[in-house]
Amino acid sequence: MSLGIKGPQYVSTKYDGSPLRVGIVHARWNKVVIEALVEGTIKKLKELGVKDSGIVVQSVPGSYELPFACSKMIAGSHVQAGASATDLLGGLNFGSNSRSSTPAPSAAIVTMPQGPFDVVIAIGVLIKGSTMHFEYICDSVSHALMRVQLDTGVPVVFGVLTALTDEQALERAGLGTGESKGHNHGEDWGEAAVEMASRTKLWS
Ligand code: DLZ
Repeated sequence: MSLGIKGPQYVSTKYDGSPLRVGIVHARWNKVVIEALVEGTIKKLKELGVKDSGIVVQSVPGSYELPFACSKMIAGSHVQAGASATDLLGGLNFGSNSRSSTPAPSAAIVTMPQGPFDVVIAIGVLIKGSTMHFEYICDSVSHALMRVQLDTGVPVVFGVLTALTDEQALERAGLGTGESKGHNHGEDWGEAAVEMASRTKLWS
């Protein structure tokens, strides 16, 4: 990948994701973009060695629910035996492939997975509409996700796109329709998760 002035600076340290347990909580609004971001995140986690059984995916209705779900996931004590990323990807099976911004039907899986998680990745896509809803949700969600990680000591990766247009959101999921398809930010979030989880173990 080319290193422009924007984006993360890649470091030479290689972190081993194989011992990590990673929770992913994604919103279901703006599903086409969400699907690509979750897939990009999981792809990068696996490239960095995270095992399929070390990845647990849950979904919530919208981004506003992300901080609460992350907090509960970190504290959670129930598990589906043998649940893995593949099992729980039911959360991504939204049916039609339309670009509607209405929330998709709820996934069947409601069981909260067992911790402890080394890191949780919160994934949501907020797209500005004609009211102030966007501003309020962006503000409260970003502050609350920060609070969850500081209060729990478990890193929470901020995988929330705050886009002004549909095109901006699509581009940041690698689904752009212009000259460039854009870069899938989910991959950056997977990388950040493995680094933060590994470094948190070292710092503890
Ligand atoms: C209500 C709403 C709106 C208008 N837009 C979005 C959005 O762009 N992205 C998103 O993830 N969620 C949106 N929501 C839903 C809220 O996050 C939340 O699910 C509801 O207000 C219920 O608490």
